[in-house]
Amino acid sequence: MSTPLEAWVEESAKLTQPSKIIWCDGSEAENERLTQGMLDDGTYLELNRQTYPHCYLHRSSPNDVARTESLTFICTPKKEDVGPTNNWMDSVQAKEKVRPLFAGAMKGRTMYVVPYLMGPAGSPYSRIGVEITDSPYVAASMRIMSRMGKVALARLGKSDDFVPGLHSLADLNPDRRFILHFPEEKLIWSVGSGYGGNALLGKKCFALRIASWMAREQGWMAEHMLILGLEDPSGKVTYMAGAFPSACGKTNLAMMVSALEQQGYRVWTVGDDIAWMHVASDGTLRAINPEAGFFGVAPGTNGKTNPNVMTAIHHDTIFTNVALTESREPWWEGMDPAPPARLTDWHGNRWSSGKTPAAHPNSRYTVPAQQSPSISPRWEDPEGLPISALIFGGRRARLAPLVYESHNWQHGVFVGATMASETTAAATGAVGVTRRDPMAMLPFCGYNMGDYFGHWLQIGSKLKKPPKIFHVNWFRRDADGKFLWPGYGENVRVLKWMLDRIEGHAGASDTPIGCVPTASSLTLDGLSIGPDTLHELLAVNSNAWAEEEQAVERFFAKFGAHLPGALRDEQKALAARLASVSTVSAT
Ligand code: O2Y
Ligand code: MN
Repeated sequence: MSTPLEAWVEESAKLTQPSKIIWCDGSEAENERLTQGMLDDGTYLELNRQTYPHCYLHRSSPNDVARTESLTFICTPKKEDVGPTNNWMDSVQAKEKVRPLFAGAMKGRTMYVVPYLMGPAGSPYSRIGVEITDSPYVAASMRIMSRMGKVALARLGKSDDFVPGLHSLADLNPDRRFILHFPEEKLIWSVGSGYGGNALLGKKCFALRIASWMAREQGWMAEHMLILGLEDPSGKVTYMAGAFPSACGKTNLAMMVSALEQQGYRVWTVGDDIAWMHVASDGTLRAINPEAGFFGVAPGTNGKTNPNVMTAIHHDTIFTNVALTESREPWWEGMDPAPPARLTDWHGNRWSSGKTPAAHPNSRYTVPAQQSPSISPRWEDPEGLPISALIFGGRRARLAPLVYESHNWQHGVFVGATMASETTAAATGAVGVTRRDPMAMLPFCGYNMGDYFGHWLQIGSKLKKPPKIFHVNWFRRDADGKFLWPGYGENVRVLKWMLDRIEGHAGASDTPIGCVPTASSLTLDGLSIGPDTLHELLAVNSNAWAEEEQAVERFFAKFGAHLPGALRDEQKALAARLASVSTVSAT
């Protein structure tokens, strides 16, 4: 009798017809074989053995360089199941449409069966996935991003409790590219892409879209959040989780070298992208990082924005679509003030400066989390870490103050549900367009977002001491368009204010949007921020917020009867608070 896993592998092989099947065990020897194969066939280029040992460059197909939201679908019987913010396909029709693309797709290729664990080995909160793929690059990347191989197979045994994900590069034609999720079956199908979130199925497909559905069924949370620990001078560490849309510096915040290290405040990294959170028996919210690595965007990363990751990526790292220097080192825009003399661009051509970027704007490093000097000694705690603060962030040039605290959990859910960010050119091609991205989950929530807001409210009702919920905006600008806040390591000063609020000894002014720091409650010593700048950073303009409240009303209308009444009440309460004040200044 075959096990459920063996049966699914057999069925998949019958459909895709590979010439060979390899069951990945996650061993060093296996990784060496995979690496050698990719060096032999040109999938990998070896980087400088002295300065970047065991590091490789992979160049993806130029038409396959990012997640493709327009080709990503949640497949269920009813469109209403997935709501107004997801692409939907009927589950039966989706299979009829996409099965033919898998038929014979692995002919002449090796099929890799990649069992993996999302979450630390031994954690009751970890879950098992198995990815079938014809890409050795995907198999090698999954080895970094998850606990892959024997450890997962041993935990699975003969059980059927795993999330199957069938992946094939097929012909890499964007017209035949689909990323499909069948949440009722906990099944993923991905065809026609070998890149990142489309192909490393443990990440966005499983750990967010499928897991958010599982979490609703099972009473936990799967969130697009970093997890960090803030150590205070006494050595006590307070854990915080934070959701930020892309291009808001999430990885850099998670891995920050604190500007207040001399004063005893240090930041520890637990995760940079995804948090699975559970209500523990003591009524606290505890988080694990389901991933084992960082798949970070390279451009803009340097010794100032993220010194920890710059250290981490000097060995055992896969680089994708970055440029190459003459001495076979990786390079990207924003790494150094000026590009080195001779560069090969991400296509493999000699680069001439000024026209197009040498590295693709979405080029990446894939690095084991434990290589970061900032990794928390408790990052693999099987019970998860107690979360005292949840942080929502956005990029708002004029509207949101540097930081504010919500009045309570329900108000905090409203703050998360109304999160928005102004786009940068790198993200969409359009600059300054406000995109609403509730809890940074817009592309990742596997079901109707109205119901997702309801799930957040329900979790809150189970927490004995809910985390405080904050909103931050590092990107406020002055009238000349200059950033008001220095950012990077200085962001620890805002985390410290949150910590002081948690411990009950930081001042705040109550405003219609929430509690904003008093000028004296922020630790700003050593910074040259004048009183006028601070006033601008913390100001709450009620006219601008009244416009925002109207935009929120229009956004909420999309969810119809799925929008929880409590959020509608929060919106009305905000309108009433704003109406009762003239233009407000918090300081
Ligand atoms: O473009 C991709 O495939 C990567 S997207 C990504 C990668 C790491 C962490 N977060 C994201 C994201 O889009 O949120
Ligand atoms: Mn992400």
